[in-house]
Amino acid sequence: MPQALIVIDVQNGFCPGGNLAVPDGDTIVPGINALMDDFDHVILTQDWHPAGHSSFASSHPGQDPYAVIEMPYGSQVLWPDHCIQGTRDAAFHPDLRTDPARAIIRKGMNPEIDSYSAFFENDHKTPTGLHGLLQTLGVEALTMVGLATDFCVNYSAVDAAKLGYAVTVREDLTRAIDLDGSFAAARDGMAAAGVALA
Ligand code: VGL
Ligand code: ZN
Repeated sequence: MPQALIVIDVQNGFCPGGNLAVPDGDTIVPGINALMDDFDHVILTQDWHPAGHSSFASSHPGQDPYAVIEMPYGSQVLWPDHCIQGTRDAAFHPDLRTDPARAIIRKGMNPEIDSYSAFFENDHKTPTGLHGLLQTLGVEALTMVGLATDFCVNYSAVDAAKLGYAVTVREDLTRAIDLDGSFAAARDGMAAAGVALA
Protein backbone atom coordinates (compact mmCIF):
# COMPACT_ATOMS: atom_id res chain seq x y z
CA MET A 1 0.00 0.00 0.00
CA PRO A 2 1.60 3.31 -1.03
CA GLN A 3 2.52 5.69 1.75
CA ALA A 4 2.83 9.46 1.49
CA LEU A 5 4.89 11.93 3.47
CA ILE A 6 3.09 15.26 3.82
CA VAL A 7 5.52 18.08 4.62
CA ILE A 8 3.58 21.02 6.01
CA ASP A 9 4.70 24.63 5.47
CA VAL A 10 8.49 24.34 5.95
CA GLN A 11 8.86 27.92 4.76
CA ASN A 12 11.12 30.81 5.70
CA GLY A 13 8.18 32.62 7.27
CA PHE A 14 7.83 29.93 9.97
CA CYS A 15 11.57 29.65 10.65
CA PRO A 16 13.74 31.96 12.77
CA GLY A 17 13.99 35.30 10.96
CA GLY A 18 10.57 34.80 9.34
CA ASN A 19 7.47 36.92 9.85
CA LEU A 20 5.68 34.21 11.88
CA ALA A 21 8.72 32.42 13.25
CA VAL A 22 8.15 29.17 15.13
CA PRO A 23 10.87 28.59 17.76
CA ASP A 24 13.46 26.17 16.33
CA GLY A 25 11.37 25.74 13.19
CA ASP A 26 14.49 25.29 11.07
CA THR A 27 15.92 22.48 13.19
CA ILE A 28 13.55 19.88 11.72
CA VAL A 29 14.74 20.34 8.13
CA PRO A 30 17.58 17.76 8.11
CA GLY A 31 15.36 15.05 9.61
CA ILE A 32 12.57 15.74 7.12
CA ASN A 33 15.02 15.61 4.22
CA ALA A 34 16.31 12.24 5.42
CA LEU A 35 12.78 10.82 5.73
CA MET A 36 11.76 11.63 2.15
CA ASP A 37 13.50 8.61 0.64
CA ASP A 38 11.41 6.22 2.76
CA PHE A 39 8.13 7.18 1.07
CA ASP A 40 6.40 6.37 -2.23
CA HIS A 41 5.13 9.93 -2.52
CA VAL A 42 6.30 13.21 -1.01
CA ILE A 43 3.90 16.15 -1.00
CA LEU A 44 4.79 19.63 0.21
CA THR A 45 2.34 22.30 1.32
CA GLN A 46 2.99 26.01 1.12
CA ASP A 47 1.10 28.77 2.93
CA TRP A 48 0.58 31.20 0.05
CA HIS A 49 -1.38 34.32 0.96
CA PRO A 50 -2.26 37.30 -1.21
CA ALA A 51 -1.24 40.67 0.28
CA GLY A 52 -4.02 42.01 2.50
CA HIS A 53 -5.24 38.52 3.44
CA SER A 54 -8.13 38.51 5.94
CA SER A 55 -6.07 36.45 8.43
CA PHE A 56 -3.61 39.32 8.82
CA ALA A 57 -4.12 41.67 11.78
CA SER A 58 -3.06 44.49 9.44
CA SER A 59 -6.28 43.92 7.46
CA HIS A 60 -8.40 44.71 10.55
CA PRO A 61 -7.90 48.28 11.76
CA GLY A 62 -7.45 48.43 15.54
CA GLN A 63 -6.57 44.74 15.90
CA ASP A 64 -3.20 43.45 17.03
CA PRO A 65 -1.50 40.24 15.95
CA TYR A 66 -2.64 37.17 17.93
CA ALA A 67 -6.05 38.67 18.75
CA VAL A 68 -8.94 36.30 18.01
CA ILE A 69 -11.96 37.54 16.03
CA GLU A 70 -15.12 35.93 14.68
CA MET A 71 -15.24 35.37 10.94
CA PRO A 72 -18.24 33.97 8.99
CA TYR A 73 -16.58 30.51 9.14
CA GLY A 74 -15.68 30.61 12.86
CA SER A 75 -13.05 32.13 15.12
CA GLN A 76 -9.79 33.25 13.60
CA VAL A 77 -6.45 34.14 15.14
CA LEU A 78 -5.08 37.30 13.53
CA TRP A 79 -1.50 36.81 12.39
CA PRO A 80 1.33 39.11 11.47
CA ASP A 81 1.57 39.50 7.68
CA HIS A 82 3.30 36.28 6.56
CA CYS A 83 3.97 34.05 3.57
CA ILE A 84 2.85 36.56 0.97
CA GLN A 85 2.91 34.99 -2.50
CA GLY A 86 6.26 35.33 -4.22
CA THR A 87 8.16 36.76 -1.26
CA ARG A 88 11.19 35.26 0.49
CA ASP A 89 8.96 34.67 3.53
CA ALA A 90 6.76 32.34 1.45
CA ALA A 91 9.65 30.40 -0.10
CA PHE A 92 10.57 26.99 1.25
CA HIS A 93 13.47 26.87 3.71
CA PRO A 94 16.52 26.91 1.43
CA ASP A 95 17.79 23.56 2.77
CA LEU A 96 14.48 21.71 2.34
CA ARG A 97 14.69 19.11 -0.42
CA THR A 98 12.00 19.94 -2.95
CA ASP A 99 13.14 17.70 -5.85
CA PRO A 100 11.46 14.55 -4.44
CA ALA A 101 8.06 16.26 -4.19
CA ARG A 102 5.33 14.88 -6.45
CA ALA A 103 3.16 17.92 -5.78
CA ILE A 104 3.10 21.22 -3.95
CA ILE A 105 -0.28 22.13 -2.49
CA ARG A 106 -0.68 25.86 -1.95
CA LYS A 107 -3.25 27.11 0.52
CA GLY A 108 -4.57 30.32 2.05
CA MET A 109 -4.98 31.86 -1.39
CA ASN A 110 -8.62 32.88 -0.93
CA PRO A 111 -8.43 36.42 0.53
CA GLU A 112 -11.57 35.83 2.63
CA ILE A 113 -10.77 32.45 4.26
CA ASP A 114 -7.71 31.19 6.09
CA SER A 115 -6.56 27.65 5.37
CA TYR A 116 -4.60 25.78 8.02
CA SER A 117 -5.40 22.30 6.75
CA ALA A 118 -3.77 20.78 3.70
CA PHE A 119 -7.19 19.33 2.80
CA PHE A 120 -9.81 22.06 3.35
CA GLU A 121 -9.96 25.78 3.90
CA ASN A 122 -11.04 26.88 7.37
CA ASP A 123 -14.70 26.73 6.31
CA HIS A 124 -14.04 22.92 6.49
CA LYS A 125 -15.74 22.62 3.07
CA THR A 126 -13.62 24.10 0.27
CA PRO A 127 -11.15 21.41 -0.85
CA THR A 128 -7.52 22.05 -1.76
CA GLY A 129 -7.42 19.04 -4.10
CA LEU A 130 -5.05 16.99 -1.91
CA HIS A 131 -7.64 14.31 -1.07
CA GLY A 132 -8.36 13.77 -4.77
CA LEU A 133 -4.67 13.47 -5.54
CA LEU A 134 -4.08 10.95 -2.76
CA GLN A 135 -7.11 8.89 -3.78
CA THR A 136 -5.91 8.82 -7.38
CA LEU A 137 -2.52 7.59 -6.18
CA GLY A 138 -4.11 4.90 -3.98
CA VAL A 139 -2.57 6.32 -0.80
CA GLU A 140 -4.26 5.28 2.43
CA ALA A 141 -1.53 5.99 5.01
CA LEU A 142 0.06 9.37 5.69
CA THR A 143 2.94 10.58 7.78
CA MET A 144 2.94 14.28 8.58
CA VAL A 145 5.79 16.58 9.58
CA GLY A 146 6.41 20.32 9.50
CA LEU A 147 5.12 23.60 10.90
CA ALA A 148 3.36 24.47 13.02
CA THR A 149 2.32 21.47 15.16
CA ASP A 150 -0.62 23.26 16.75
CA PHE A 151 -2.05 24.92 13.63
CA CYS A 152 -1.41 23.61 10.14
CA VAL A 153 -0.11 20.16 11.15
CA ASN A 154 -2.94 19.71 13.65
CA TYR A 155 -5.71 20.75 11.24
CA SER A 156 -4.23 18.64 8.45
CA ALA A 157 -3.85 15.55 10.62
CA VAL A 158 -7.36 15.77 12.07
CA ASP A 159 -8.92 16.30 8.61
CA ALA A 160 -6.93 13.38 7.21
CA ALA A 161 -8.11 11.09 10.02
CA LYS A 162 -11.72 12.20 9.44
CA LEU A 163 -11.29 11.40 5.73
CA GLY A 164 -10.28 7.85 6.70
CA TYR A 165 -6.51 7.90 6.29
CA ALA A 166 -4.21 6.18 8.78
CA VAL A 167 -2.26 9.19 10.06
CA THR A 168 1.02 9.39 11.95
CA VAL A 169 2.46 12.72 13.08
CA ARG A 170 6.21 12.53 13.71
CA GLU A 171 6.25 14.94 16.63
CA ASP A 172 10.05 15.09 16.63
CA LEU A 173 9.82 16.61 13.14
CA THR A 174 7.28 19.30 14.04
CA ARG A 175 7.55 22.51 16.10
CA ALA A 176 4.74 24.50 17.74
CA ILE A 177 3.70 28.15 18.00
CA ASP A 178 1.90 27.46 21.34
CA LEU A 179 -0.55 30.32 21.86
CA ASP A 180 -2.59 30.06 25.07
CA GLY A 181 -2.21 26.30 25.43
CA SER A 182 -2.77 25.60 21.74
CA PHE A 183 -0.05 22.95 21.72
CA ALA A 184 -1.61 20.82 24.46
CA ALA A 185 -5.07 21.27 22.91
CA ALA A 186 -3.75 20.20 19.52
CA ARG A 187 -2.14 17.04 20.93
CA ASP A 188 -5.38 16.12 22.71
CA GLY A 189 -7.43 16.85 19.57
CA MET A 190 -5.18 14.79 17.32
CA ALA A 191 -5.14 11.87 19.74
CA ALA A 192 -8.94 12.00 20.04
CA ALA A 193 -9.23 11.93 16.24
CA GLY A 194 -7.16 8.75 16.13
CA VAL A 195 -3.91 10.30 14.92
CA ALA A 196 -0.80 8.41 16.04
CA LEU A 197 1.73 10.75 17.68
CA ALA A 198 5.14 9.20 17.18
C1 VGL B 1 0.20 28.56 9.93
C2 VGL B 1 -0.67 30.28 11.12
C3 VGL B 1 -0.99 30.96 9.97
C4 VGL B 1 0.89 27.22 9.95
C5 VGL B 1 -0.11 29.21 8.76
O1 VGL B 1 1.52 26.84 8.95
O2 VGL B 1 0.79 26.54 11.00
N1 VGL B 1 -0.09 29.10 11.10
N2 VGL B 1 -0.70 30.41 8.78
ZN1 ZN C 1 -0.95 31.59 7.05
